Amino acid sequence: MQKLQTKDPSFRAAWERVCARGSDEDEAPVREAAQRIVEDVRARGDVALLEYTRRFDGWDPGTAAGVALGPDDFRAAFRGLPAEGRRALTLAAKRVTDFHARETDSEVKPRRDAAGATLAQVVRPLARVGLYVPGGTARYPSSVLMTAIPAKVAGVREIFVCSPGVKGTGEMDAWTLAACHVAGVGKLFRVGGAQAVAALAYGTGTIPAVDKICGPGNAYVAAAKRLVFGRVDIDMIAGPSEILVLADVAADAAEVASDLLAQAEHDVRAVSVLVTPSVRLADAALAEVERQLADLPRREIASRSIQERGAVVVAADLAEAVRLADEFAPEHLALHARNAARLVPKLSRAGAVFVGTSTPEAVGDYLAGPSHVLPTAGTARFASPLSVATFRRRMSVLEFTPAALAAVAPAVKALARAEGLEGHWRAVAVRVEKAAPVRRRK
Ligand code: HSO
Ligand code: ZN
Repeated sequence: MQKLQTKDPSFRAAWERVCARGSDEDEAPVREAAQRIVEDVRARGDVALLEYTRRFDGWDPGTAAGVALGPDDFRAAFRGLPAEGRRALTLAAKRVTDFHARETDSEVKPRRDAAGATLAQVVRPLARVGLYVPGGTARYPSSVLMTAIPAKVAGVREIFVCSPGVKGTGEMDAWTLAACHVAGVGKLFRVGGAQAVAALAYGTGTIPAVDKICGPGNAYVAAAKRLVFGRVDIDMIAGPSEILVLADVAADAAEVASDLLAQAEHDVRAVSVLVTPSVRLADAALAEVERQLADLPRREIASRSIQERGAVVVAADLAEAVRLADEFAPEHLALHARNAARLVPKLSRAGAVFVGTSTPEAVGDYLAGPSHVLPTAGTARFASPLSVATFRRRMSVLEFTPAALAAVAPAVKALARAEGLEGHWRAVAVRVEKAAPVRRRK
């Protein structure tokens, strides 16, 4: 874990590299591979899907229909979980539903203006969405809840999940299926990678084409989402998971280290950063990271992430630490400081802020309520958490009375003529003249 001090002359350059989070790595090979797969699935549909599933996931679904699981499978998996597991999923689903149900629509209520035009904007759910749930070294039933429930609350009728089966067998773990049950997923397709994204974008015999593809995935999934954007909408381009812990001298080094490691264990490419004005806390946290790594089951992944991508920054004071946190624009920002809530007004660029030491980021991953699908890689500068709004679109509604149209007609005429679009003016004129035929003879 590299240690930086803001007072060092070389700090700026090193910090910019930390903020870049590997975006300087060569992505061309991944992009090219994803493009070949996307084009192939687009052209050959299920046949290509089966081939890639055999090649990359190491199992043979037999026929394309063999990748699909439905509500009966979901229910059976849910029933097969221990009572404690059913309770945990049910609690998480309830909390996530309750939070998202509080999200308000930004409809523009109809209003008649002085001219007599009634203008409004209504909100409509998307019809069909595809949710990608990663497989790989960990399973993510929580990601089913954190994507499907906001879609459900938004009113989406058809919710499909794609997630790769276990390598070699194609099995899908019971918790993921049970999560589909509590979240009301329509179907789960055991396909992953760029091929899953392509199938959801273009449709195959088995997998329906959707309107929007959401959810996190590996580099191939991200590259494929970029490629199909425009054909479908996407939520965001998700990079590896990350956390920035902002800690003052009063912070508990063991708690700080535990938050850094909870992120690092996701992926060797995960990024964990500590920013603090306290040298003492920085050193204590570094020692704690080493100590806690020793018996962490996923220590190989976590220690590589910490070593290769982790950083500890010692700032001059808390105000500077806050500025650095906002500049980094982390997916998760954990505030380990006295009166942590008072820092929130100073912050605007993070996916989610975890206020105070009783709010570990892990509670947000599973059941706090807001979706854990958050902007990564500094995109919190402009992007927002996945939410109900992710699954809705807005539609403008315009209604003029004859008098209202007549009132604005001269201005439309001037603008249409300025653009050289006489047909536009005539489309107005034919109505205005019908309403006032007498003026026609002039
Ligand atoms: N921290 C991850 C989400 C997750 N953690 C799922 C555990 N399960 C990215 O936000
Ligand atoms: Zn996590």
